[in-house]
Amino acid sequence: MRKQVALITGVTGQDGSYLAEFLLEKGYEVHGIKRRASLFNTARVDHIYQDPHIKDPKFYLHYGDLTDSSNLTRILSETKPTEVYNLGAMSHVAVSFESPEYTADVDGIGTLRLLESIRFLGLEKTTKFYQASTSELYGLVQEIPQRETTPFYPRSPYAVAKLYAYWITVNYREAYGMYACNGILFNHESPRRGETFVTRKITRGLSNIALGLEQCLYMGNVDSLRDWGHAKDYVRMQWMMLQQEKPEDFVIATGIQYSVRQFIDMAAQELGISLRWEGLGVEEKAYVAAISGNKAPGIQVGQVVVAIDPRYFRPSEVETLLGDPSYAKTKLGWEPQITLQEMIAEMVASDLQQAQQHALLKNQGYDVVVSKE
Ligand code: NDP
Ligand code: GDR
Repeated sequence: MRKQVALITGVTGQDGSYLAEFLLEKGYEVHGIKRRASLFNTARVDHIYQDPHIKDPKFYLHYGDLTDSSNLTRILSETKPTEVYNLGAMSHVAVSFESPEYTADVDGIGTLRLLESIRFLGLEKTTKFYQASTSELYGLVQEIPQRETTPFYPRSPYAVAKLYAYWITVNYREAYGMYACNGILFNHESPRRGETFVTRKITRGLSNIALGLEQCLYMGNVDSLRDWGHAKDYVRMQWMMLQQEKPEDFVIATGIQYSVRQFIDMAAQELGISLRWEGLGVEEKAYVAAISGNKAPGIQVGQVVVAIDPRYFRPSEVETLLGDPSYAKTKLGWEPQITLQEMIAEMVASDLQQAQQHALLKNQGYDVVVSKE
């Protein structure tokens, strides 16, 4: 049998790191593209890093960028992957309003660059291609729940760029017979989630507040509704999509929806904090109503721990997303295994541990600065 070789763009990101772990466990040789940065940016994959001096390493990192065609072509030509997972992207919806042109270049044209390099090298019949598509394509929702046939209505430069990537992937499948498919993934989170996405901002912020390292969490639209799953469950599905006879596009979701406000309440409960919400719109605040256990020694009953800051509202919002994963369930036998409650417990435990380390240093008289945005 031919050696299984995967190339992952975005390997240093949340999904890339879980997918690399998953594929290494399956016996793949895994290549990942990392960007040059002025600081180390490989924290999420350091634990699977293999010294290139050892005999027969299975995990390789290459410098590269989705804006650089010749670089992508060279890496593809050197590694000749059997599977390419295009997870690299400027993935923050709010930031895409600030950097729309860059987002289009990386998320939209970057996908074309990869597909075209595969074709240029004559790999289109031997290399399978996975595109990280998104529930953001549904944007201003036309049908509830959203499934593979629901019309798209993107609401941000990020989503519009991803719409191009979605269709160019379909086009290369139809035009050149490539095994190329889109996973239309709804939000998925984990302790490795970037700190400025809403779930991690909440679990990290509340953990810091619980230990007195921060005072208050400033939020945007807390009425926004999302279908949140766990990244580990979702990367398994990315691989499954490339193991079928025929390439197809799939919605991956849990089919359960919560508001940002409910997520805040659940994360607070995990820390033994009960919240009381008061006010409306930008006047809205959440106070500590009661504290149980000893996970939150740094706060008091009555303290305002959540307030609304209009800075975090988006020029156009995606108010509600709820996926229907039945096709993935029927066709691939995929079901998410980790519940939202379990995921929140895992995220809070991890962020609380980090906060405890910071608090310990602070109590010993060291300067501790907690990064915020
Ligand atoms: P992350 O933001 O955690 O990771 C994005 C990755 O892309 C990072 O490795 C980043 O590198 C890399 N990257 C950014 N810009 C470039 C570039 N110009 N060239 C090459 N690589 C680049 O995202 P996730 O892991 O959460 O998501 C993975 C993919 O799935 C993304 O495409 C995202 O848009 C999509 N998606 C995510 C969902 C989610 O809920 N997580 C849902 C649906 C789709 P660096 O580490 O240097 O910043
Ligand atoms: P999203 O994720 O935009 O859905 O994109 P994010 O976690 O950023 O926002 C989810 C919802 O929460 C609301 N919100 C806030 N969001 C952030 N980041 N910060 C806040 O303070 C805040 N307050 C309220 C947002 O307005 C939004 O409604 C993610 C990314 O991973 C994309 O790459 C991916 O394609 C989609 O999920 C599916």
